[in-house]
Amino acid sequence: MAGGVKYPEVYLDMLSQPCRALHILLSFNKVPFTIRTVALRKGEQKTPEFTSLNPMQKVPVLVDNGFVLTESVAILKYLVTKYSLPEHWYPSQPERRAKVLIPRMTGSAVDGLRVERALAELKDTLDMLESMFLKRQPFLCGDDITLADLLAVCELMQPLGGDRDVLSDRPKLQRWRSRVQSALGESFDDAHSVLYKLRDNFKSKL
Ligand SMILES: N[C@@H](CCC(=O)N[C@@H](CS)C(=O)NCC(=O)O)C(=O)O
Repeated sequence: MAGGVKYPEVYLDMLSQPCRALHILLSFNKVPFTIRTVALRKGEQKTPEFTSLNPMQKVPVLVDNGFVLTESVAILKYLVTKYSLPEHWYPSQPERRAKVLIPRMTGSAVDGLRVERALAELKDTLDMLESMFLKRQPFLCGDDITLADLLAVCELMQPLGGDRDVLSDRPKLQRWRSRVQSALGESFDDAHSVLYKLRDNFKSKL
């Protein structure tokens, strides 16, 4: 593509939740892009080259024709506008738009003594998703899939790498996840294939 339009480059690790959300948004909407893998387990986010792109040393990062953007939510919103993606991802009507990123979950990794507290918080969050956001509507913000569903589903899939399904006793949320999954088709499984492999390895070692 010498001299031509360059595809947006995305720096990501498919074991990261926001990276998978970004990958799904691009692949589902058929926006051509170039993947630059940053293997977090190898500490590649700490290299001088990557640090000069993102001093916070976090993925994802987007580079679009020289424009560098960090923070997954900012990247997702930018892409919806830049590539005129379908309105439902991030509605332009202010009240509907304002609702989209409220259900975003933070879901950072937990261990040891923090597990119990984290599980209690997770329970509260899942209760809230069921009783507030999915009470009378199929997706978190209404009748159609938005960035909020994308971010939330990638967060909730994460423990699957350790063969834990946090929705196993939550039929309502399971139905939502299936709805999101079928709305996204192949791009969902594509983005999660590394996580599925991790789960299979984990199971085979039990
Ligand atoms: N607020 C940031 C968080 C990004 C983030 O925490 N990325 C993690 C992976 S999910 C990361 O790059 N971790 C590497 C590190 O902390 O060394 C965003 O949403 O983009």
